[in-house]
Amino acid sequence: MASPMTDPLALLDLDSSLSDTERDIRSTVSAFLDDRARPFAPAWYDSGTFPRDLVPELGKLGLLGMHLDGYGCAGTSAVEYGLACLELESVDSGLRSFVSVQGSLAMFSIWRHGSEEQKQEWLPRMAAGEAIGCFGLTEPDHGSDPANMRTRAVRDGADWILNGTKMWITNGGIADVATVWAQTESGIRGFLVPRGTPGFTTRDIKNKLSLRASVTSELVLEDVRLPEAARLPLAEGLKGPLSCLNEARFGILFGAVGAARDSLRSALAYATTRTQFGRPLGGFQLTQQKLADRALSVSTSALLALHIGRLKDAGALRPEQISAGKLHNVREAIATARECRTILGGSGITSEYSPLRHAANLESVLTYEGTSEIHLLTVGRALTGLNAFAG
Ligand code: TGC
Ligand code: FAD
Repeated sequence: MASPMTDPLALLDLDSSLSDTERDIRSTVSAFLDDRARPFAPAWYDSGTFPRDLVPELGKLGLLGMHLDGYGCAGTSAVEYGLACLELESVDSGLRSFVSVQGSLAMFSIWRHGSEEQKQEWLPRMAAGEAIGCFGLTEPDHGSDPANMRTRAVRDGADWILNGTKMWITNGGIADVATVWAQTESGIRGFLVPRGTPGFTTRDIKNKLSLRASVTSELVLEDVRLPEAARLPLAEGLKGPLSCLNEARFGILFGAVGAARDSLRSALAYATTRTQFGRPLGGFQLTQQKLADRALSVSTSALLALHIGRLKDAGALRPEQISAGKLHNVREAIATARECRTILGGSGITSEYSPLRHAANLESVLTYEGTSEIHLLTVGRALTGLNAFAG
């Protein structure tokens, strides 16, 4: 009898579509995570703790702002960054979230829209994991429709005064600097708010049932005074923050494959060792159907991610293609995690096995960076030319 596959992506030999460098980066990140993260992920989740001590190590490995050039960043390709996200999320979505927010939202907002002084001040330290960033777009009353945000920045002489509240902000409570988006009389603008600025406070959100190994916070701005030098000079209008979301959504569409692959790996190992009715669970046709369906889903999601990654590296990627990838891969990953949980029976409801933890995490992933409904409507708008968001 043949032995079971340990990597579901081997079914379609995904590795044959990768370059030597891509394979090397994937295995370096994977080996690091096996040693420093994977064994501890259930405990981080159980205790609701983000492993802050790991941040400098992530920096040392070049994972922070990985696909950005200069300022101490690794300057990898988009596919290489995506593959790192895949491996990170195979451990826990909270870890990939940290890397997404640090590199693709906080650092990218400075890298793309910031002044040279802002880049010099923040990017090298953020790349090294010596400073942490967060990205405040969502508000308590405006999530899917950030265009209507209430946070205001008003001129006072040479300075700006910011008032407002941001909600559900990853890394908020541990960030050294927050990119905060606010309405001004000339439209939406971005501001860098360092920790400790008078009037700026954060409060962590407790009792989360999802993304427990990640810090999620509220940011409160009460008459926060900032100099003009704190404004991101190149960000004008909603397309400023939306351009950053493209980067983070891209990492997610790879990351989701990792969570799904790990769920399937766990179910495969269980199905080939646990016996009922005198034979391994994997010997039953119904179990094989579940495993085969989910292996096809993980494989097609991986191929979709790779295709979108190649488009990005060619400079040809459009936002609706990112929406299609994020929607498809997160939707499929959550279905895979749930189905794999059923194969584990009662054991599957403990944190000893990863699928239910991944499924719970993926509830957040389905919601943040644009809900599945927002991405459906974005794809619908591209297909029909009709805008379902407008009134
Ligand atoms: P709309 O009129 O469509 O667009 C306004 C301007 O923005 C441009 N634009 C984009 N630019 C770059 N990338 C994109 N993806 C873009 N989409 C639109 C557009 O061309 C236009 O430019 P211009 O020059 O004409 O001004 O805007 P709308 O108000 O109708 O909204 C569109 C919609 C609904 C798609 C957008 O608001 C949206 O994406 N909503 C979802 C909000 C969201 O995703 N929030 C995420 C917050 S951050 C987060 O969740 C981090 S979690 C991270 C983690 O922990 O991993
Ligand atoms: P709402 O916008 O109120 O939506 C509620 C429901 O209504 C959803 O199902 C939505 O799809 C649906 N809906 C809304 N509009 C429409 C429509 N036009 N048609 C059909 N259905 C619609 N934000 C940040 O800025 N920075 C962060 O770092 C960050 N991190 C996050 C971390 C976590 C763990 C979570 C859960 C969220 C985070 N977010 C962050 C916020 C996230 O981006 C928002 O939760 C998301 O954009 C949805 O906004 P909302 O929660 O206000 O839901």
